Amino acid sequence: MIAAIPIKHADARAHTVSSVCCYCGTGCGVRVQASGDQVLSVTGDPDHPSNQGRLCSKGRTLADTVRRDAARVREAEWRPRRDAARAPLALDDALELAAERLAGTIRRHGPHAVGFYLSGQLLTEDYAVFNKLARALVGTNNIDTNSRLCMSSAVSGYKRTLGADAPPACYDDLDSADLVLIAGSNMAYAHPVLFRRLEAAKAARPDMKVVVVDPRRTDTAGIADLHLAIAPGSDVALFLAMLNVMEREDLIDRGYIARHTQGFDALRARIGAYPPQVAQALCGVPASDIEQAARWFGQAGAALSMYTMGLNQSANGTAKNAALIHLHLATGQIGRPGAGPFSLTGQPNAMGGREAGGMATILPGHRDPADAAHRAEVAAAWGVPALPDTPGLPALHMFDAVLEGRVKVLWIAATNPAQSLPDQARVRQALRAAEFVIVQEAFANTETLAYADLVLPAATWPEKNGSVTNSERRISRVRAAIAPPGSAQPDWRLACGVARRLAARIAPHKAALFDYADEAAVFAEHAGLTAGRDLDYSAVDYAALEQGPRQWPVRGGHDTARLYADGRFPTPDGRARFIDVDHVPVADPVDGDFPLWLTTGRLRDHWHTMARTGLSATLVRHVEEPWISLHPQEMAGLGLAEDALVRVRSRRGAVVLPARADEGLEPGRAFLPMHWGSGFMAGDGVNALTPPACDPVSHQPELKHSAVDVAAAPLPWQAMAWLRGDAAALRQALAPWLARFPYAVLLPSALGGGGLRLRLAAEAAPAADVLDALARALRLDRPAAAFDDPARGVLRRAGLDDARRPDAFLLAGDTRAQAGMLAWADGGEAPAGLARLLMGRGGAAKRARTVCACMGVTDAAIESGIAAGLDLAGLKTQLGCGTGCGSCVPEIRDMLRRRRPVLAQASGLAT
Ligand SMILES: Nc1nc2c(c(=O)[nH]1)N[C@H]1C(S)=C(S)[C@@H](COP(=O)(O)OP(=O)(O)OC[C@H]3O[C@@H](n4cnc5c(=O)[nH]c(N)nc54)[C@H](O)[C@@H]3O)O[C@H]1N2
Ligand SMILES: Nc1nc2c(c(=O)[nH]1)N[C@H]1C(S)=C(S)[C@@H](COP(=O)(O)OP(=O)(O)OC[C@H]3O[C@@H](n4cnc5c(=O)[nH]c(N)nc54)[C@H](O)[C@@H]3O)O[C@H]1N2
Ligand code: SF4
Ligand SMILES: [Mo]
Repeated sequence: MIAAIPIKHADARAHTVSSVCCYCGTGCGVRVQASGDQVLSVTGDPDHPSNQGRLCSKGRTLADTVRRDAARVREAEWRPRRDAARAPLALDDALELAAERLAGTIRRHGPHAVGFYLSGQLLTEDYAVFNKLARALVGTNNIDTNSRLCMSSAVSGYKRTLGADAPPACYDDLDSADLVLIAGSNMAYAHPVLFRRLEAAKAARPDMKVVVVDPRRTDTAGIADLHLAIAPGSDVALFLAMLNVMEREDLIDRGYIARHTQGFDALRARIGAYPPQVAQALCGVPASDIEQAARWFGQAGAALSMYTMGLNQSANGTAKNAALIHLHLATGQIGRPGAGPFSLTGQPNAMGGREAGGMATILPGHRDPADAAHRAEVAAAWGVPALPDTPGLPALHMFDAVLEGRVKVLWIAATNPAQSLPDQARVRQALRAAEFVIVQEAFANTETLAYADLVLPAATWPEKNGSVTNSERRISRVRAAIAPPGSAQPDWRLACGVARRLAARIAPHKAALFDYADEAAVFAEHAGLTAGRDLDYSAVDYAALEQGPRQWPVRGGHDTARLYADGRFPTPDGRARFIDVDHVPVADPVDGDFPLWLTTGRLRDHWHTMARTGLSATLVRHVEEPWISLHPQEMAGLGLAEDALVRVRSRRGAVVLPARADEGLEPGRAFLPMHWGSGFMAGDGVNALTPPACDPVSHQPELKHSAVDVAAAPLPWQAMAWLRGDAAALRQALAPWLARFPYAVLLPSALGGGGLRLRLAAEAAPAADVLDALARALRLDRPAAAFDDPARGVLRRAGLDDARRPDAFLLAGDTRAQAGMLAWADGGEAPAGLARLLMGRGGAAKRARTVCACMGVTDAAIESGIAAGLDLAGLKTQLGCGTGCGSCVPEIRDMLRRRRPVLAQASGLAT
């Protein structure tokens, strides 16, 4: 008999904590309801000012991702030799081992032979401790983070123009902006709750104009009054031309320029060189559209711009940021409600990292490691005589330095560089070349774990206490709801644990630097370092944060919603600066050999390398597998059918995956999601293709632009399989199969309530013993039904579990039955004609894809609703789609747009 199912809300042990969603920089407040070590639910916090109760599909499914099983790193592990398998290690021994290896390296090769590579997903307290460990104890500035791939061009753009790294606007500005310029940002996917707010603001004030600058027609572009599908990398030319138009038409604010800025006159010649006609040629959009965008901007009562990776991830990223900020300075569109250049943060605490000095090029409190006075201030606060003055290595240079033998030990925490850094072949070479690699991880199966000599088990959300700062400078408390599994500990504690042991070996008097009672003590020390600085929140402590989030700077007890209202900027003379910027072609240009421009970016329901989102059956259903999107003309020109396998090749590497048509792309342009790495597919993943070229100021790599060649991959032998069970556990078992085929993907699957899907392709059928081994790995050596022809490399098998539910299937060498088998796996009951189904006779039509993750509404249901004449409102009431978080509404609108003309045409033919 099954025990009574516990009723969640009647659970006497249940408690609720207020915290923050651990995904994007929107920084939505959440309420986490937990009991024992289980999270029961995660809902939006109505009291949090940044989201007022709203959550997107990722936030709403957070409870599904809280795991304590095979999906997690629960214990420390090490490998005594490179060729040995990793073995478990007691946590104390692991901390000793880390300290011993660090001490040995420092003694033999000096402090700069150590490199820390951290993450914008750490909490402010984690950064603070790591930073002190690197600079005050080890004695190196070699501490950088994945924010180098993300926000560093925004940092340098702000610093060079406004004088400090501080986004001047806030989310409320959406409610009073007359023009919103969205550049290089797909907010509909990447900052969905903020995008909901934009949709609501535009609905409330239909006169508001939205201009979207993106080479692709994204879901975000769906809301635009004007979409500028510019040529990749041409933003600087566009912004200069907009300024050209505004100056010519007297739409600039000469008084503001004279009172509050310097450098405009010096930039004049450059602006003059970019009339709209010149920009038209470089940007590939009509001069009249550029003029329209400029007039809307110049005439707006309040102009707000929001921008992200389309600007930052560029070899000209600092200039792109500055050129956009220039538009605001020239028109005085800053420091007022509804106005300002608003860089949206990617990760939940990339902002906190910038405050705490979590990058090689910054010290705590927005200080500069190249400035002796700044170093002295931080050294004094930490109680050490001095900080190192040797410049630290930004991310890519740190990996280069490993290859050159200068950095020997790498300590990686909360990031997955063997997937997310560009030019993977080189990154992986560096990870192999390092003498000792420490990987501090929360989830098992990440690509980087394969290179770890020592694994430190990290606690993760919602097991950690601390604080984060979101895009609008708002500091919120992150609160633990449950205890971490196994020996896992919060990142700052692991860092302290190693630091004390390292101090004992190299500088015993410094051990006390790492004696913090708790997170509150770490925060207090860090906040003290902001005193007197532009971001000053030295008056904020954990007690203050109990009352709710705070927006920096906090002076005289008051938060600051908007910066620079008085026109004074944190530069020596109080004036903002126009700096020289110019159009620069992308670093990896298309040519005859690599004729297609490829960009990479986000999908709505996946997060980066999918360690967490890959665990949610709801989220994996939106987009289940990776493919390259091409314009339909491109598909036709290459003779590709929808879903045909192609080989995508760049100057650095290649991947094989299916191609699909996307009318949102221009011919000559291609898109690949960033999420799939070698843990999920054959080869080195998407970043096998991307170039290591960096912006000269920010050192941010140009992840957005690669030149590629796409060609049909003749791999006629194909296989598809599904296996019920825990996807994380199954991934470990099936991962070795990825390396054995030119095309292979492992896909977390929502089929039959969970499990893993596998797709393979090869030039010819594998040998019979290989096929047998594959069948065994899939628990199909004694299948319930089989229809094999081993001589032709064909195995078609299906298995049932003890309850006679679908357990696994394999279609190898003949995948005609795939639609039926997918429906069978999903449908539960084992049909009597399982053998017929395997032969491809009978069975269901195309498998539906989930569009609305909240209500579980599929594309098929929406298509038939549209065919029945429903509009958006009708679809919402009839099907419920779009009524949860609303993240799918842009996609439904797009489906309506695409289907309507077809319907109109069809009815036209009928009459
Ligand atoms: N669902 C989801 N949300 C996320 C994340 C996630 O993994 N998943 N990650 C978070 C993080 S860390 C970040 S940094 C943000 C990123 O958020 P976004 O920057 O909005 O996301 P991306 O898809 O990387 O890139 C945005 C757009 O830049 C465009 N682009 C490419 N080249 C150019 C160019 O030369 N000029 C212009 N103007 N545009 C160009 C691309 O076509 C793409 O649509 O998202 C955050 N939010
Ligand atoms: N081609 C391409 N590449 C890109 C981008 C792109 O647009 N295109 N975008 C770049 C950008 S903007 C970013 S931000 C990066 C993101 O790239 P990564 O930082 O590599 O991506 P994540 O998957 O978020 O990695 C976070 C890791 O931390 C682990 N983790 C989670 N919580 C914790 C914790 O509390 N403690 C510890 N120690 N570990 C934890 C997760 O399991 C995961 O392995 O990717 C970059 N790479
Ligand atoms: S927008 Fe979505 S992913 Fe971003 S913080 Fe809010 S709920 Fe989380
Ligand atoms: Mo990012």
